[in-house]
Amino acid sequence: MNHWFKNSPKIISLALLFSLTFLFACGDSGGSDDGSSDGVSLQAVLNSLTIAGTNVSINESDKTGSVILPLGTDLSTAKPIGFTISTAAKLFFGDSSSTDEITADNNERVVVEGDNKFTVLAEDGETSNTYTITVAIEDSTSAVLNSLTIAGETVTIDESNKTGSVVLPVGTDLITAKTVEFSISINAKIYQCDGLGNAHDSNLLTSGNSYVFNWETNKITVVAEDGTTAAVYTIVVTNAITETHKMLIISLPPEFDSASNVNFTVPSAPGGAVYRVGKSENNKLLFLAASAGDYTVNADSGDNNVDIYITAVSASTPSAYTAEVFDYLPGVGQFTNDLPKWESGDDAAAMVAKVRAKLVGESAGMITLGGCLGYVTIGFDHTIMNVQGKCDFRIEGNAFQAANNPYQPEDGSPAPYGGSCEPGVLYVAYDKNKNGHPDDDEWYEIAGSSYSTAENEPWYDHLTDDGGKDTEVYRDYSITYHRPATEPTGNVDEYIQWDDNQGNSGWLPKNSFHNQSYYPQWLSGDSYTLTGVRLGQNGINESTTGAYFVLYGYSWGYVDNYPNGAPESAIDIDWAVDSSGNKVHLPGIDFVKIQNGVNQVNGWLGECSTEVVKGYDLHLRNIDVDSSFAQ
Ligand SMILES: [Ca+2]
Ligand SMILES: [Ca+2]
Ligand SMILES: [Ca+2]
Ligand SMILES: [Ca+2]
Repeated sequence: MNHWFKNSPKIISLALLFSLTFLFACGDSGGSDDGSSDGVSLQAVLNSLTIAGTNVSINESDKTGSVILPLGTDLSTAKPIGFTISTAAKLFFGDSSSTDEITADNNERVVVEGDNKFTVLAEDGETSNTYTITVAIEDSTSAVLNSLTIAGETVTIDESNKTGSVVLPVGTDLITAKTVEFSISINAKIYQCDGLGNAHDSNLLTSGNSYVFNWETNKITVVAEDGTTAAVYTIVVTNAITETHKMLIISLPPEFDSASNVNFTVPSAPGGAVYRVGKSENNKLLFLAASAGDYTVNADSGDNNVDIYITAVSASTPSAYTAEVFDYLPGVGQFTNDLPKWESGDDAAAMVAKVRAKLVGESAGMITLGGCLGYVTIGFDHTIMNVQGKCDFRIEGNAFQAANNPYQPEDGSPAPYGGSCEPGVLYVAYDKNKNGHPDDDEWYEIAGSSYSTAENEPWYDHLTDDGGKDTEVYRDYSITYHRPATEPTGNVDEYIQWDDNQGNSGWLPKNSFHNQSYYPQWLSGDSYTLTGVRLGQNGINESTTGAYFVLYGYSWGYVDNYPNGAPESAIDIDWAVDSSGNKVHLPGIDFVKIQNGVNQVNGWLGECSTEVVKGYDLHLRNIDVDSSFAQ
């Protein structure tokens, strides 16, 4: 049943077709103006023709026709042929010998670009006309570089500006040809040249083939199918890009993985450029430039050698001053909870925010690090460059020299420099993992004048032998402060107890000038422990009759130790050492940690407590401090 119904409409339409043919045949019979003979038409005219819906322009007199199919037409697939021909004639695809009849039900044919034959056979079965129909595809005026890869690296294309850029991997040389893959407008061509006039076969690019490119500027011309429309693209090929004042960290090619040592040199740099090259623990290249331009750095391991091409582009002008505060935890002290002020409800983050409000910028205010090993961690908005032979940054404090030190050395020489010197030990870091934060494994210590011993300080014998002070340097020091049971007022000698990992313990006093708690109020728990480097005690009462405390200065390399205008308060990043005490010669640093190095109470002055004010990049402020004083 289903079978029958499915086929019945076809039978009906066939029946209709027969009756229509019969009607036309009847209408033609008897006429003579159409060349009929015995009622049979001799007409074989191609009245109209469409290919893929596009009208063919027919010249009946010479039996030709032409059609331009739209851009992108694929001639490999069959196209529908539409036509009208003389009554009762038949259309064949091909010349007069063709038996390939095109009918309404079987009308798709594969035409070719160029000439195609169509033959109309009249009703008489003998009279025919063969038409030559020329097929063309529309010429494109589109000259677009849709995509391009060089050596497998994708070129980022800015179509509106006709520019592109690609960063090739470190160690890529451009002496050898690089494979290109591209996509362009249909039937367009792409040339390695500047403009249509130079678009010759010799510089035609073929996808999948290899060509030599230049570092920096390369001109690529895409010529449209029409042969006259062209677009010139400027493709910039570089090896590594960084911003000025930002540390670039580059891994070397795999062949360097097993290198025990790599030497970096700079065979080419812009004239007068300020830059610094260094090396990480795992032989990565560290590169920092203050000047924009193109640099070549050579890496040599003995077995392998590679040039690294770096383009430094100008960044927005960095701030010379402290730009961020990451962490703050003071030791117990008379200014703790006061500089900055702790208010009820302030947690650690709130205190960091208060320190940030104090320290960031040119008009920074003062904070206290409290007692021994209290610290603050700050950052800059750029990498401070380590200029060779120069101090690079300064963290200001409030140190000053005593005006009337009563001490007179027996040999008649003047008293060593001293006054209010509360040295903070410095740590520096560059952002190895580029996360914008200082991480535990990123720090290096600034090895100041008493890195391992205070023996070389000019006051060492005076304080050690004459004064009986503990001038030992403890490199792995930790101190624990215990929360006071009560908050007394007035002068109290045994206020807050401390003990350290050297078997010492003692009390920090409270004085009547500072009545707030000296124990960080945002901390929970009954005690807290700080670890770091403890320097030798540097304070002594020099008065034989009263109290004239002199806190002697360390020679160089500390914060709040020399006056802010003194060269000795400036820091050379080349003083940084790794955990084994080896100099690391960092090209630059992003972060600084300052930690009070002294555990000492100096009579009525109270505990030795480092103050921190503003920090700045000396180079950005054009302050020239030769670092040769550090011997
Ligand atoms: Ca330096
Ligand atoms: Ca980091
Ligand atoms: Ca202080
Ligand atoms: Ca101070």
